[in-house]
Amino acid sequence: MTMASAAARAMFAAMALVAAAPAGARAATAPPPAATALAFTDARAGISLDGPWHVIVDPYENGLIDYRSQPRAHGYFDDAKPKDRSELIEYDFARSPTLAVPGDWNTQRPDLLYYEGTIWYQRRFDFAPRAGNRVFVQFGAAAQRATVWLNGKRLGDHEGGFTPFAFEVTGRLVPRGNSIVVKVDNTRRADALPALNTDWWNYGGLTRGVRVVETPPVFVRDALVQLGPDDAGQVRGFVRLDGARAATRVTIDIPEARATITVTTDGAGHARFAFPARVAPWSPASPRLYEVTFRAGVDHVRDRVGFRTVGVRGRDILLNGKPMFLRGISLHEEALGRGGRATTRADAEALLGLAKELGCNFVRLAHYPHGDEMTRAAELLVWSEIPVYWTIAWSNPDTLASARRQLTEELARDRNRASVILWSVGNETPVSEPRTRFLRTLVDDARAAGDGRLVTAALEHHYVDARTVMLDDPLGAALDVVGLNEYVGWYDGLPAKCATLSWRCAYDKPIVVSEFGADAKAGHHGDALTRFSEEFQADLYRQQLAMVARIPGLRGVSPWILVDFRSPRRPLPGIQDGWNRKGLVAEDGTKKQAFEVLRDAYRAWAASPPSR
Ligand code: GCB
Repeated sequence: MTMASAAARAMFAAMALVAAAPAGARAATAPPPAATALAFTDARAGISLDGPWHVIVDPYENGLIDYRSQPRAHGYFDDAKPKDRSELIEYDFARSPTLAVPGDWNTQRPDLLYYEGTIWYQRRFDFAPRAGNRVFVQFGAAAQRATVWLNGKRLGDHEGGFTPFAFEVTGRLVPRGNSIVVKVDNTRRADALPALNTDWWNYGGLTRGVRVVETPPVFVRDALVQLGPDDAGQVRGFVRLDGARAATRVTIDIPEARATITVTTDGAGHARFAFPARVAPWSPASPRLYEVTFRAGVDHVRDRVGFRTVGVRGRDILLNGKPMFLRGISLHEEALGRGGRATTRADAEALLGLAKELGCNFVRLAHYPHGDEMTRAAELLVWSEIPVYWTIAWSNPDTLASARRQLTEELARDRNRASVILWSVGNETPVSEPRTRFLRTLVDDARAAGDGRLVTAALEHHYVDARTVMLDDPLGAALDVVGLNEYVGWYDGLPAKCATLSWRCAYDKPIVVSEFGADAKAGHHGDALTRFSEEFQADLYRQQLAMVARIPGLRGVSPWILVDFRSPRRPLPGIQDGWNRKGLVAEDGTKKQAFEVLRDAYRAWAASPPSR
C-alpha cells in the first residue's frame, strides 16, 4: 500500500464510522462531513496559481515508493535540488515539461491521450499575507485523487475528481519561493466513483483552477441565502463562521433590495436568519441576480445571487409557484471545438449558447459536477449530478463515504446558484437492496442540506408486456422527480417501436425523460433505417418526441446529448473512432439534422407543452 493510499484508507475508515450505521438507522446517521472548501473565494484577497505547472509522469509511483514498494522518506514531494555536484537526485521539476492548469492532461499531449496513473504537478509562488491573517490553498478540482505537499510537508489528500477542496496553510508559507507539489492520480478503481466502467473518458489532472486565498482570523466560511419556500417576500438561510470563539455579529445585506439584517452566531459560529426583502424572482426568462454581502468583523464577502423557489405539487414542477415544463438537453463537460475538459467561462458559454439556440430552458449536467463557471453562467435551470454511475461497490462503506462527501461538496459549492434546481444522486444504477439503501442515504443527505432543491435520479424501466413499459424502481418512492433513461429505437428496437408503446409509472410524481438518443456521425447520410446516419437520428428524435409526449406525468426531457464526446467504449472505425456520436452537434460544432428537429419541437412546446 502506498503512503497516499494508506492515508486515504485511514481517512475513509474514520468516515466509515459515520457511514456504516446499521440498516434501518438511516435517519439517525450523522450528517456528512463538512466540505473543506471555502465559499466566496473569488471575493477574497489572494493569488491565482493557474498557468503552467511542471509535471513528471510517474506510472510506477516512483516519486512515492522505492524499489521494495516502501514509502520513500524523500520523494518528488521534496522538490529537492542536489546540494553539490556529487549528490544523486534523479528528478528535477524545474527542467521538466509543463502542463496548463486548469486543464486535463490527456488532451494537452498526444502521448497522454489515454494515460491513467499518477502525474506530479509542481510550481513555485511568492505570497506574504498580512500579519495575523489566515491562508488557504483551494483547488477547484483534481481528477481523480490528489495528495498535496507545501514546502515538503504533506497537507492532505482529496478523493473525487469534480468538487473543490482546500487546505489551511497558515504559518507554513515563506515570503518567497514556496514549492507546492500535487500528486494527481486518475487510476480507475472498482471502489471509486465513478468505478471501472463509464461511457465517457474520465480526464485526469488539475482540471480546475487553484488559488491561494487570504482571510481574517474569523471569516465567513459558508452561507446559504434563498427565498423562503412559502413566502416570496422573505429571504432566509444560514451563515457559518470559521475561527469564531464566541458569539459574533454578522450582517447580511442585499443593497439593491434595500434589505438587511444583523444576526448573532452561536458559539460554534453558526446562525440562521430570515428577513423581509422584495426581490424580483429569478427564472430563465428573467435571470436577475442581486449582490449579497456578508460582513463579520473585518471580514466582508459578496456574491451574486438569484432568488427563486422550486417545488412539486402532484405531477407538476413549480418554479416560483408556477408549473413549468423542462425543455432540456444533456451535456458532458467537454469543450466545444477544442476537446478535453471545459475549463473556462467561454467554454461554458459556448455550450449554454447552443442549448439556448435549441430553445432549452434546462440542462442536465451529466454525470458528475461540472465546474462552477457552468452553474454561474447558466441562465437555464440545471440538473446537477454526482458520479454514482452504473455499477459501483454498493456494499462498500468507503464508497458510500466518498459518495456522501462528493455530494456534500457539490451541494456546498452551488448552494447559492438559482440555476440548480435538481440534485441527482445517480444514473442507471441496477436495482438491488444494497443499491437502494446506498442511494436513499444520499437522498437523505441532499434533503438535510436544507436548500429546498428537488432530488432526482436517472432510473431504468422494464416491460410488463410487449407494448407496456413500467417505471417502478423502488428508489422512485424517495425522489421528488423521477428521471427516466430509455433508448427505444436505438438499443431497444428501431424508431418505429416508439409508436407502439404505452408507459406507466408507479409514482404520482413528475417525470423527466433524462435520456434518449441515437448515434449519428455528422455528414454521414443514408435513409431513416441506416444506423449512424443523420437521417436515422433525426427520425428517432421525431418518433421519440411523439412518444414521450404521451408519458403520463411528463414534465421535462433532456435527450442524450448536446455534443459528441470522447468515450473509449466507442471504437467503430470511420464512425465513432473513440467518440460517442449521440450529439446533436459534432465536437467541432457542426450541427446534425436532429438539432433542428428538437429545436422545432421545443418551439412548439414553449407555446404549449405536453401535459398529461
Ligand atoms: C446511457 C448513459 C450514458 C451513455 C448513453 C449511451 O444510458 O447514461 O452515459 O453515454 O447511455 O450513449 O449509451
